[in-house]
Amino acid sequence: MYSAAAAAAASPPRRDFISVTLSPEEAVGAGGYNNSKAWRRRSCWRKWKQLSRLQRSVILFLFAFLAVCGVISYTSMGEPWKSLTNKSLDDQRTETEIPGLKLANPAVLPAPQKADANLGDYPELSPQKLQKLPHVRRGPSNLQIKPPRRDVKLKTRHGTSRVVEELNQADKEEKTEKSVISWRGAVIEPDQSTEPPSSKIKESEKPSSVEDVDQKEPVPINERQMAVIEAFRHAWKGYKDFAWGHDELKPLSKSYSEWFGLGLTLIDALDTMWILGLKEEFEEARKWVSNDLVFDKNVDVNLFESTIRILGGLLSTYHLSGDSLFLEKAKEIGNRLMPAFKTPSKIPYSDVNIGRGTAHPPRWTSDSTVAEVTSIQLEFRELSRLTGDEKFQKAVDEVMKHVHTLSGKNDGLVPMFINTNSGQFTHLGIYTLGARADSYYEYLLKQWIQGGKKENELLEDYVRAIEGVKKHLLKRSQPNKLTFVGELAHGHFSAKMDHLVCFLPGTLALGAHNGLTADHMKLAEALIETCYQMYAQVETGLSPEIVHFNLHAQKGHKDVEIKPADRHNLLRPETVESLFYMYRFTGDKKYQDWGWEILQNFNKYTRVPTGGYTSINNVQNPSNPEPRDKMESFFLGETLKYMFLLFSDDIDLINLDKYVFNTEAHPLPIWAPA
Ligand code: DMJ
Repeated sequence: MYSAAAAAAASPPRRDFISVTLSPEEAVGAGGYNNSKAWRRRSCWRKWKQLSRLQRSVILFLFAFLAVCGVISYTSMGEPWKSLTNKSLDDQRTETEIPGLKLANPAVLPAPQKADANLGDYPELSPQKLQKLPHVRRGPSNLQIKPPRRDVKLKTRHGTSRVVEELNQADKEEKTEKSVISWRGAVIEPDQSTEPPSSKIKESEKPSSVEDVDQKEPVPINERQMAVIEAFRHAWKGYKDFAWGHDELKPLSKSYSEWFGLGLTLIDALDTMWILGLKEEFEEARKWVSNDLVFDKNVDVNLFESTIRILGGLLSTYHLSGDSLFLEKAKEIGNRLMPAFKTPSKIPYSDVNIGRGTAHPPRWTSDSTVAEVTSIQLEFRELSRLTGDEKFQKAVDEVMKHVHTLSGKNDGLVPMFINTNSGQFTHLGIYTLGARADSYYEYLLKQWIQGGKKENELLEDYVRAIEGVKKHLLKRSQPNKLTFVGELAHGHFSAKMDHLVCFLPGTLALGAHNGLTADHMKLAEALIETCYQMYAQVETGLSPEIVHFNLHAQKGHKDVEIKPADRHNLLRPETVESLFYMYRFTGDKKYQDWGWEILQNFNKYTRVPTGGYTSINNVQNPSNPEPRDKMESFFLGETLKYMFLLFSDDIDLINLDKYVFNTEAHPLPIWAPA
């Protein structure tokens, strides 16, 4: 083993090298291992003395050199290290704190000057404003409602993408929050936009429910409303158990039927669930819409039916819930329906293949139904307003303008068919307010209301048509002198009235409420009495599909006659719809009582014990009403919704100065206040 001591003894005294090695022998010495401090000090000193002068100088120099290096490197490396430490803390804060909290809860904001400066740069994004973004939206408290994307399109000069990210992050965080939110439709304020789509799109993309916070105590639900909720739950149970995701429930055979294969009942019922406060059901249905509602299907759908039920249902649910999922779906179906308008006359075809993007009239004709082509406007106009894409509104406005100019009307009354090639009315001379024409009249008034009562042509056509009804179609029955709306065929009056016509009292009342003459209200009162009698005079207390009124008094005859082919009841809404309007505008409790009778009779004759309600074949036979084994989607979309609203004393539960119902009972915002 080579040691310093041995080297020193064997070599000449002047050495050019240094070797410092600790040998165990030396360390331990003869006495073995001795670790005492005194011995170590002595031993080190002895060693030091044994070193040559040169060796000692070199060692001292080395120590001094290392000491100087140490001091220098400490001062030069300290700063970066310090800043690195601080930076990583900042980073942590940025990642874990800023996105949600900066927007939703300034109290826990980190206070980086940078962040404040950014907000200051963009007044639109001041903390107060940001809190107003739809993070706190009305709706079921545990629904994970995502604010509409357009909120992130707030104008920024150069910070857009960062803001977008932050808002997105805030969205995500919001999803985990349990907020205290009123669930009820009663408190929802629609967006009062004042301008048509072209100039107001981004701002008006706001759903109706976004801005306002509950101002007043919620009105408690009464017993009759509870009964409606119970009825809805029973209907929903059947649908859920046997028809989930399909178009209609067949409650007796415990199966389903498909019409378009688009979950029609589920979509039609969404906003009803929202209004009734059925949180769990809504959530479950929302999941289906999110995961399973697919429009890319090779399927023919009817333009009118899919517009009023699907597009209308999605738009109103978007407005009530503020959930952008429904707007996205509405946009998609809206786009897929557009090929219907590619016709020589621009009067749309009745059918569209939403997967292929093709459209066609029914196989036997190139005609479309007048009510169908003129009752899609509320929905497409609203879609334009929300998306900023004018094509939807343009297409449907063109239809209205064209129909406005057409000849073949009779004092404002329109025929039932219109040709998609020529754009002219066909089958002239037949006038009805029932099937194939009904909602033309309804949508004249409602478009005028939706657009802020500015579109005079619509109002003119409506008022003229009501005059036409009075002149040509109104008569009184015997023995009770019920005022009813009949039909005209080539100059011959028929005392036939569809149950569908019972939308008219409600529409007339709505017109009177919006400033039309008092005789509209008078007529509404007379007609709703008639519609009620169409139930009350029948053995089951349920109206048939069509009645004929007696014009001449005959002993033992009632006002209402029913033909065997017409004695079915499809759970239709029109009478309860009108009862709702009448009660809203008059406060007369008899309308609620009439509606209550009707609900009880639905429960008595159409309720299927295992879940669901069924249409029936014979309203005249209480012992066997002959169930038809089908629950129409409008029973949930319309009938039960209108019942619930009828029994409510809260005028803000879908306020009629803020919302206008489409013909499938889906409320859409009125664009401007009167
Ligand atoms: C619904 O689809 C709509 O109310 C439409 O306007 C007429 N028919 C049914 C209800 O009866």
